[in-house]
Amino acid sequence: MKLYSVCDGPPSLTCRTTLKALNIPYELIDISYNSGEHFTDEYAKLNPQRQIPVLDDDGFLLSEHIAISQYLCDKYAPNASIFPQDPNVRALITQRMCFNMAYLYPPILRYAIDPIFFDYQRDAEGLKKVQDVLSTFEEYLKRVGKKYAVSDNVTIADFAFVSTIICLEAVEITFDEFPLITKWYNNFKKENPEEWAVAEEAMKLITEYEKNTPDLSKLNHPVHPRKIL
Ligand SMILES: N[C@@H](CCC(=O)N[C@@H](CS)C(=O)NCC(=O)O)C(=O)O
Repeated sequence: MKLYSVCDGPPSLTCRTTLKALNIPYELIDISYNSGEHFTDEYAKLNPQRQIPVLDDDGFLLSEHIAISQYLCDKYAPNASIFPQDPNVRALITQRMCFNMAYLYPPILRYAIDPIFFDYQRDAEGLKKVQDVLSTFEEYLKRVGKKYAVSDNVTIADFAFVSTIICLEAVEITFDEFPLITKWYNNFKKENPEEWAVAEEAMKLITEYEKNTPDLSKLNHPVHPRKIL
């Protein structure tokens, strides 16, 4: 099994954390986002969306971190508590992962991460959007009222949320005003040291990029404005 991954990318991290939690051996293939390796014709054969990650399970190609994480559980650990069989719990996990991908992560990506790589600024409007989506995440944690995002067990939804929240910690954007997010995040770190280690390594890399902008001279991004140093 191979995972095409970008070392600091939250969607890739969710898959890597799932692989770690399930103890599945695999080959990690690091795709260099910074040199635009995902825009090559060769990479497009793996994923016509030209996005990372992609799983190659003996020729079965799958992109989208939610699909990959759920597939890994269903195929290799159908009774695992990180994605249990109960239809209601599964539905909530899927809903929270969709919420993360479509609602929580995009403003955080735009505010915390994109300005490191591209010509975007961290402005008040961006911060307001981040706080707005965090308040919804806080509300979801309040409604569930459990130790983790969906239940008292850690699930792949937590892996996805942690992969998002590290983007804030990496660049020292605080979220202390959200006590349930803070408590959930600290608890995740304490109770899941092996999975946290995967996320923490990526977080440190983002911090390093924040301090020293990486070499993006080979990246001709079709969408994002080039950052002139
Ligand atoms: N919907 C995809 C999104 C994956 C994604 O956006 N990955 C980033 C890397 S972290 C990417 O490939 N971006 C392409 C680009 O910005 O050019 C998923 O959830 O897996």
